[in-house]
Amino acid sequence: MENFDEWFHDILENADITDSRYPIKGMAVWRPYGFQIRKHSMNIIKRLLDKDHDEVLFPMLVPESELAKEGIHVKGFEDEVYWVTKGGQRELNEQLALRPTSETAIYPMYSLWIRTHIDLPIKMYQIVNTFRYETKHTRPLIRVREITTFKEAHTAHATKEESDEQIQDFIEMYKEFFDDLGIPYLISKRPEWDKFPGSDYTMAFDTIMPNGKTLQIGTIHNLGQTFAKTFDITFEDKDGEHKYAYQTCAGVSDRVIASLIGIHGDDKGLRLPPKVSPNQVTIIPILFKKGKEEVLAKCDEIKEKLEAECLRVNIDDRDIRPGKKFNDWELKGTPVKLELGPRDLENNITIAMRRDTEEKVEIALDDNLADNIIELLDKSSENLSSQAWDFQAEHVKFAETLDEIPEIIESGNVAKFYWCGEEEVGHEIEEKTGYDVLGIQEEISEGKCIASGKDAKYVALIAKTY
Ligand code: 5CA
Repeated sequence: MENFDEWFHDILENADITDSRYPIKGMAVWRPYGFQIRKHSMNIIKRLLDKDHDEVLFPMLVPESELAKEGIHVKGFEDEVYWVTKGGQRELNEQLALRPTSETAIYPMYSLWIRTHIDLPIKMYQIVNTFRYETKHTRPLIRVREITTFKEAHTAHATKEESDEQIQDFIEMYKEFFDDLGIPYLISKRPEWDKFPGSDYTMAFDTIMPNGKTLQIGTIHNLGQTFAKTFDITFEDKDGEHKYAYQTCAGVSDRVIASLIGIHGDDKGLRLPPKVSPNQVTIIPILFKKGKEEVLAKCDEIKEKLEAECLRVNIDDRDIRPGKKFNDWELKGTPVKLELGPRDLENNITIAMRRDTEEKVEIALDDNLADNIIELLDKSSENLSSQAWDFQAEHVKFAETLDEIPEIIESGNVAKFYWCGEEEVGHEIEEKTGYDVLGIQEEISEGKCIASGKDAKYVALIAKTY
């Protein structure tokens, strides 16, 4: 992959993921194949959330008066909000914001719903579209102006301890989610100057794309009592006192799909993890005039057998050269292809090809067929994941001096360094190097800060970011 950005742009079109020709900058169309990948990915996170969250759906429009209530929050978004100012020909009395995120839509309702400690905790989520008038260079799935796949979870708790536990729960949930997709991650606590507007602190998941730039693929925010105070979210506690709730929120976006495509893909196209691939098995019949019906009948039979084991299977019976079919499904990243011709039928076998390793194996068309295929899918899933984690491990390098940072980053890596934790020093590091401090990875009690020479408190990460 010589030029990742170009590769990424092309694959979205060539593999029928999205179409960016829609006539609004930063807004694209999900095409059927992409939509299925998106659907299977969201089903994974929904399953995880459904264990202890309720799914809800709030309106997309937020009155200006609500959006403006939380000062720091609105300041963080003021340059990015799209406004609805008219209804038909009439000017609206109050302009309405297209949600850039839904705190200010959800929390006025939480204020009505939460009365006593019995109502807590409250844990809700929605998967919706949100709008941000991004001023940085837009890129499909990576920086869009309509975020079409915005999973946002919002919780409220009686105590600070519970809200901190919720942050840990979200971290565990995101780990499980990204593990299922085979997407490696770096977890860090964002520096003060880069936390979510209005939050106490932000934990972020970043992943390293093939060109070495990091992409923020998930965020988790502890909102403390800031929004509770603004939106009057109070409850009567066991002791009879009225208290403000503690809140958290957590989000992922279309960037999940961007990382899935970018991290696993290769020069031939997508390499999809079986869990989210629209087809887990693609059967390619090799047809000649003679024996055509028999081969096709056998393909149907195999499809049925595999579907009975809940696998997603398609047969490519288009009237084109088999070579073209192989290329097409390589581009689209089906994890396992099965080839079946008249000779295979005679021998009662099929040739299975793994997309991740391009290995070919002969599999008997017997009662173990489904088990054998499932084993291949599992191996392919594990391999994609371990290749991706190996890539990450090779691309995080420790910088001993400030001067080493550009060298490390320009050769496609993320740099780790010791930091005293002081905000001014953090800004100085960003200014001197020209890169972004991602955040704090761990606390330490030895070593010296790379910039100030003072005792280091943290191992921090710095990178070129999307
Ligand atoms: N309300 C909180 C939690 S839901 C919130 O809005 N957090 S956020 O601003 O960090 O966004 C949530 C997720 O959306 C993050 O993973 C972030 O990387 C992603 N995201 C933010 N802006 C965009 C954008 N323009 N295009 C694609 N993804 C985006």
